[in-house]
Amino acid sequence: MANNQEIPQEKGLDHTIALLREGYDFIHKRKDKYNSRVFQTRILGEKANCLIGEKEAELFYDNSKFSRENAAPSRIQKTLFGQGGVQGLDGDEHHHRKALFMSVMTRAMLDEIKELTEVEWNRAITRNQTDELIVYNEAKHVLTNVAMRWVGIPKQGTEDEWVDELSDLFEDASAVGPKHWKARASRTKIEEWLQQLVLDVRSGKLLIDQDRPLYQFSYHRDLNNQLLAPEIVAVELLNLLRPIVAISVYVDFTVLALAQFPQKVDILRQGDEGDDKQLQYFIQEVRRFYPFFPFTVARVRNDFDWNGYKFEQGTLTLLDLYGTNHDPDIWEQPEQFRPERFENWNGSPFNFIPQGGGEFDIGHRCAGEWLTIDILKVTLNYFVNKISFEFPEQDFTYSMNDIPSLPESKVIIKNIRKK
Ligand code: HEM
Ligand code: MYR
Repeated sequence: MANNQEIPQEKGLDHTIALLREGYDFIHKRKDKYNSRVFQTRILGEKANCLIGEKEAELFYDNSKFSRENAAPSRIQKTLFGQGGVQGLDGDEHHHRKALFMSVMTRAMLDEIKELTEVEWNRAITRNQTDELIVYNEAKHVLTNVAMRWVGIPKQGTEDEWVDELSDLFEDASAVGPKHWKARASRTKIEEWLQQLVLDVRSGKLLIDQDRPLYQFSYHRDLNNQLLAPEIVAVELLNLLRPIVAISVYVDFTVLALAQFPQKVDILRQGDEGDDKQLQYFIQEVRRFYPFFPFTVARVRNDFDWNGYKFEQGTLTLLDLYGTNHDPDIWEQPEQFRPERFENWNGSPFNFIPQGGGEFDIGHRCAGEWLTIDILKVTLNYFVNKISFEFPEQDFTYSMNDIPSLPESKVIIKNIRKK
């Protein structure tokens, strides 16, 4: 292919409204329209490349070609990510900060969070045995408790406050108007609490086990051997707490899958502990099939040519995570829910990317992916093998343009009994 070909461009001044209207379908629809896995649109008043597919994901995760500084829109930083955190770092600074996150993802720490998850579900279900229960709402309580205990946050304020404020950060991440402002206020409030805890740990006022992420993060030193500013530690602690609570979205879709695909459930009913492989395939398919994190963003580091297209320095670039997970060139019959497809999955870091792709340590792939899978496996096993319940009549539909999306009914279960 000749060099310097123009990337196909969508006509018009700005397509932010179309992106909000079409949500998870925005990029893959245009891939079909322009018959190209690379095209250019305009988002929030600037040029934006869109990429979708396996080779395109490999390109996106090439650190020599893309950077993260100033990539996420500032309104998303003020709600979802926070400012000064690992998501916006590059090079050695990123590598060093990311190592801090990966250092708390040891097998022992993951085993501990699995245990906490089962304990908290047991507590929640014991409380609710005879009632109807909204799975999403309960999951947020369960996972807020899990997150706070695992990170080492002492109780302060009410449980409801923590649940609501941590949820605001991801539920309203892409909202405009009052919900956006509420999410910003929640971030300010929790960051202030966390900053004070960091100061208390450092002054010795709060004594805390050295294994806890609160301790590890409070004493982390940067490349210049300096402790991080308490403001930054707070942002990074929120990069643990918030997404653990956000796993509630996947929990809801996991229980939805039990209702929508009952023929895929029997194979999970194997003994008290379930069959680990089958639980894993089911969870992988939930993460592939249902919409959650739509796309991720970076900027072109320096001009380069790829596959005949010219990429210009500084251009915002979106990688379609949802679309790549539904790409018919990668997945046979992508619109079918088939956990067994993961028996033969080749394990590529670029073709199955619900939580980003590439490498954990030197790339921006989600630091919490193993933790997410472990929490979901424990939860799935609990719902399938440790309790019985029924689904009352309800609305299982979910939108493709609410970001993040959730089943309308948030999934209600009734007649819950421990087995
Ligand atoms: C990054 C999704 C859970 C911590 C990311 C990225 C995505 C993602 C798409 C960005 C990848 C990229 O830009 O290349 C999700 C989803 C989750 C989840 C859908 C389900 C709830 C978690 C959990 C944790 C976590 C449980 C930690 C306990 C992080 C961190 C980053 C990240 C620290 C930044 C990594 C970096 O910039 O190097 N996640 N995540 N996430 N995630 Fe998650
Ligand atoms: C997390 O809390 O980090 C994980 C789950 C949050 C999902 C929220 C989805 C909103 C994403 C908006 C687009 C981001 C563009 C950079």
